[in-house]
Amino acid sequence: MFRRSLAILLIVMTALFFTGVSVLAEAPADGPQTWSVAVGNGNDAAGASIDMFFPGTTYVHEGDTVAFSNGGNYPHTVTFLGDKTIGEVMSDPNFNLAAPTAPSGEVYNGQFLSSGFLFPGAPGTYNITFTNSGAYVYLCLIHSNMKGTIVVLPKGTAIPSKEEQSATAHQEEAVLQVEASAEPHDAVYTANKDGSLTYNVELGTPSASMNVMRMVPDVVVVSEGDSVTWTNVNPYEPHMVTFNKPDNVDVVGDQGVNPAYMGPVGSAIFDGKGIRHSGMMMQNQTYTLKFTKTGTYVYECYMHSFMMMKGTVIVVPKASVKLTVNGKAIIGTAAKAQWINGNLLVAADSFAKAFGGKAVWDKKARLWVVTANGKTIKAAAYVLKGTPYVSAEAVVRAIGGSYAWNETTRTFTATAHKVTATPKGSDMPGMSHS
Ligand SMILES: [Cu+2]
Repeated sequence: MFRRSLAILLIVMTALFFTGVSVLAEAPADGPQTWSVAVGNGNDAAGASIDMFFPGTTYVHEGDTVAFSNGGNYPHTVTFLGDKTIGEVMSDPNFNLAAPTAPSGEVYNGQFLSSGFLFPGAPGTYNITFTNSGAYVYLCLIHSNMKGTIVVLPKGTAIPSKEEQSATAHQEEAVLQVEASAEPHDAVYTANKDGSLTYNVELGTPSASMNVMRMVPDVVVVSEGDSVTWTNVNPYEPHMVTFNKPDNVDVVGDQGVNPAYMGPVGSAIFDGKGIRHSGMMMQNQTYTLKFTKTGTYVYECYMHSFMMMKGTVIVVPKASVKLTVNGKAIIGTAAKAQWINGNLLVAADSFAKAFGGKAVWDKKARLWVVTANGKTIKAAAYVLKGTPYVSAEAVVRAIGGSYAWNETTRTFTATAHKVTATPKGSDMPGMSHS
């Protein structure tokens, strides 16, 4: 018994060391306590299901109860495997993943115990009472990376207080929330032999702790003849890419994925017509489509419709200029972007709008008055076929931003830098041709 206690103590000391809990509270007064564990977390804005238990390690005394409740936006289970393996459990025809093997309030003694589905927002908690000292690992049978530990210690042993364990849980959640809301990156591309480009769009993120139900990036602008390759980068969550799903078809229904849509449907070339479907994609599986016709095409992962997992491919004519403003693709053709004598000219109003601003034509001065990024500037007009344009570079510089031109993708990327002071009506004489 002594050796076992020592081993447990070592585990606890190590765990405390690594979780940074330094202050040990006195053991609480007599009487069993109830400790809370959040099963999962979510970030709807980022389309993320954070699939972890919070805190990862819970310290309790013999006789205490742990109350599990879903803190996220996705169903999970709390499962103690006992002497079984996941394979044994999942292949047992009598086992129902969705149903509890014992009602809430069960006493845990090392047996196989599973909560069934704990749904987000479901009332009440799933409670388990621990009577024997030990370190018990549990997991979610839906997300097998999702693991937690309950460390049960004899009464009177010092363990972190409720406040401390709750603080640890919030800290662990905060770290993953930051990861969930990380800025998406631009599409990486590779050049093909025929001069076209293939853009890579990721389905989800590579994190083993969360499932971000987003296409990264969610908007990609390509030229006619370019391709897009989607790769599922998440280690555990399947995804799909579907264009033009017929209204009378359920790709994913109540019974799961429609068997007719487990594999790809449609050819690898897309002219905007007919269904194109990737089939179910697991980690590192890819799906490629070549886009041959100008247009704006919205696609969806029907496995995650409830999290609005949608993306857009904008196909522009071969030679046209693409514009990315403050990280968002705006349609270059709408902004009438074109290179004239080494100057990228754009329609002032749609360019200003992309920065969240506006442009007003000063007829008398024959200048554009652009208000964007907290500044109002006057921009020289370049008249093409009777329409006054502005220089994209000059506007970006004047409102306080930076820009870059990518000759390969023919993309002008402009980013406005946050301004601290907002000078009103600052005249930019250098920009005026008058
Ligand atoms: Cu998905």
